[in-house]
This record gives sequence, C-alpha cells and structure tokens, in this order.
Amino acid sequence: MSRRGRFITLEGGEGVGKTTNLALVADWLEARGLEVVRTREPGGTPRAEAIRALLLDPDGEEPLDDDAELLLVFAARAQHLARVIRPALARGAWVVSDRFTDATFAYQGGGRGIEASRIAALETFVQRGLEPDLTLLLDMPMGSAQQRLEGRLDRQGGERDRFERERADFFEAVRQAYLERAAVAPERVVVIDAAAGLEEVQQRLVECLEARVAPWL
Ligand code: Z5A
Repeated sequence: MSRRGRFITLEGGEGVGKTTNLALVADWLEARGLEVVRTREPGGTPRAEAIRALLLDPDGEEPLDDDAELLLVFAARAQHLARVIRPALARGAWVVSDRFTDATFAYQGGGRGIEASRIAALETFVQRGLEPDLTLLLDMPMGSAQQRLEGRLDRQGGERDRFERERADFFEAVRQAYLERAAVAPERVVVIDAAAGLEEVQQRLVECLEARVAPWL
C-alpha cells in the first residue's frame, strides 16, 4: 500500500521570505527523490486564483465585509484541497504550500478580529481533519519586513494589494496571532527567525528539515 505524502506549509507576515524559501524546501525534498507539488494560498487552482484576485483587489466603493473575506478564503481552500492537495497526498506526493489555515487565524482572526471559534468551525467543515504535518513560521519584526516589501515594490513596481494597505497595528496583531498558534502547537509549528540575512535563514531551514523531515524519509 502506498503511503500518503506529507503536507508542509510556510507561514509568516508579508515580506518575511515565504516565497523565496518555499523553493529551498521543495528543492531539498526533490533532491531526495520525492514528488513535490509547490502551491500557494489563497489560490493554487484557476478558480481559487480567481478568488485570490477578489481578495487582493483594493477596496473601491464597496469594501469587502470581514465575514465575506473569511468565507472567500475558505471557498478558495475547499477548491484547492479538492483539486490539488488531497489528490497529491493520496498519490504519495509531498505538498509544499505558501500559506494555509494558520494565515486565516492570523489575518482574519488576529488582524480582522474574527473569533477563533468561528474560524475553527469552518476549518473543521472544509478540512475534515486534514492539517499540515509541519509548518515553518518565518517570524520577524514588522518594520523590517515592511522594508523588504518596499524594496521589492521599488524594484518590481506594482500597486499595494488590499492587505498591503493595512496599518502597522494590523500587521502586529497578525504577527502575535501567528506566534500564539505556534505556542499551542510546538509539535507542528517551528518558528524560524527570519530577520537574519538570507544565507543564515536558509541554513536554519535546512537544519530544521534535517531534524524534522529527514526522519520521515
Ligand atoms: N491571506 C489571508 O488573509 N488569509 C489566508 O488564509 C491566506 C492569505 C492564506 C496574499 O498572500 C495575502 O493573502 C496575504 C494574506 C492574505 N496578505 N498580504 N499582504 P501572499 O502570501 O501572496 O502575500 P505576501 O505575504 O505579501 O507574500 P510576499 O509579498 O510574496 O512575501 P514573502 O513571500 O513572504 O516574501 P518574499 O517574496 O520571499 O521576499 C520578499 C523580499 O525580501 C524579496 O525581495 C526577497 O528577495 C527578500 N528576502 C527574502 N528573504 C530575505 C532575507 N533573509 N534577507 C533579505 N532579503 C530577503
């Protein structure tokens, strides 16, 4: 009987290096002969990416209601689970996702102030017990992450999305909510200090993969 693949997520506030380091994690797994699916949330399928566009579109005359935002996040997740994550895990592939439900507890819970019990109810409904095997939480003070983001916006251009337009206290609440999630689930969530230079952060990530993932292989 083939074994179910494993599910790894990268989490953290904006600009902490999730996208950059997802490549390192996926490459590390592929180098060990595993099939790896690289994906992201919100998104990961064409319909879920369409929902992502709705979520990130800056508010115009009609601001997006907080509950509507929460339901859209989970609608995208249901589609992503059905079309990408569950089939991949079932065939024995490993899935590495840039964000998953910890982001909902952090942004919609910590940032928007929605009660955790309402988010947990949707988590149960949509995920039916599926959760990541390992979550790498890249953590750094908000100001430094904002500077990285500014640097990228300066280099690549583009407008700030709906979330990037939020105020400093929103991002501080997001960071604290992430750290609280890590504190209650230390067996799943590993906090990585992401404030160091890229080389050092990646060395810490590799050490974590050696310690936590290598024993599963
Ligand atoms: N959202 C939500 O509200 N609820 C949910 O449930 C989910 C998501 C799943 C889009 O996510 C939004 O969706 C997000 C929350 C919301 N809000 N925002 N904003 P996203 O993941 O696509 O957005 P993001 O967090 O803004 O991603 P990002 O801007 O791509 O950041 P990142 O992936 O963490 O960082 P990066 O692109 O890898 O790195 C940023 C820059 O820093 C880049 O130039 C790198 O070269 C540089 N970098 C990276 N690491 C380092 C180090 N160590 N030193 C120096 N420079 C570095």
